[in-house]
Amino acid sequence: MKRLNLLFLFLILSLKTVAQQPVPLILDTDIGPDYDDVGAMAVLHALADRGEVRPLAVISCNKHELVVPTIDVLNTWFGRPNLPTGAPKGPGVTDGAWQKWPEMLVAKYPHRIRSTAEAPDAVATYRQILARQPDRSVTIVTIGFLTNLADLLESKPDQFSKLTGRQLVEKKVKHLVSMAGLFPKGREFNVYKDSLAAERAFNQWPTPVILSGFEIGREVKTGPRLLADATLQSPVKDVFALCMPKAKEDRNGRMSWDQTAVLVAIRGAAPYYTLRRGRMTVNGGTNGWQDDPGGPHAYLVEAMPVAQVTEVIEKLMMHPKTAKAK
Ligand SMILES: [Ca+2]
Repeated sequence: MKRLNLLFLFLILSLKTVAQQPVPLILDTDIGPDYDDVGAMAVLHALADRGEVRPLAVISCNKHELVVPTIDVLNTWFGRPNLPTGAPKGPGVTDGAWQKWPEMLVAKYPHRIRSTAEAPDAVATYRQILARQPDRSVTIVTIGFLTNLADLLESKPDQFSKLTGRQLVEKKVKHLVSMAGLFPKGREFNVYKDSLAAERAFNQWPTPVILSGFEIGREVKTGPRLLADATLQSPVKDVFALCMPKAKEDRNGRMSWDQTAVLVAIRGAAPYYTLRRGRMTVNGGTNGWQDDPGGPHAYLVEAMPVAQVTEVIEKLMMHPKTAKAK
């Protein structure tokens, strides 16, 4: 009887796996100032190889010249060199990495895009992709500034869609997951670096928003397992090997803000986190919070022990290059 129950359980679980479609997802990253974005892109590609996510684009919200080349290095390494990209063409943040790891990556690894300026307009890339996707299907995850999303919301009808940006997002985007803010209140990098964009994006976003606050990723320190794997060769490992020894606070691993947002965007908050519903307010780069069971936003609250979440994320970051990646 027990065995029968187990078999049914396996059947149900396997059916569930077959029925689950990969999450269509756009990643928006500032990859440069901090190297957690590198870990986050590794998580994206690892879960794509497992069939859990279908990446539609990796877009830059940072105008620094090495950002799109860095995205290209990682997409190429993981076997997806043709993923669409884009970068802000109007005002935006230009910010590089003090440890010079993007310089190391573009010197060592193959890529085709030589400068962020060569990439198409981020808003055009968003509009072109969203217009072609089924309604309410797309997950957007931001692990940088909200520059592109604010511009997207305020974009006008064009050759890709007769809808305004806000209408297009409302029709096509299931939800937005953002590494942004500090809860219940505080001042966090992705919000204050382009605070006007953060205000415009979060105040107007028409579908649910899940926020991974500073306090979530701060506790998740990844890197030591990655460096201890002597057989692994990857640009992700190279970046952590270069950067971790350069800062005292990274000695036990780098804080992993962006990886938490990508993990939740693909797998959902449970079992890692629970959600607290309400509304984030942004004013002059500082955020506040109002609890509201019917609010448009929710922030993550720890559920699984941090050590377990850390292991899940770090193992995904150790994903090897796959021979048959698309
Ligand atoms: Ca980031």
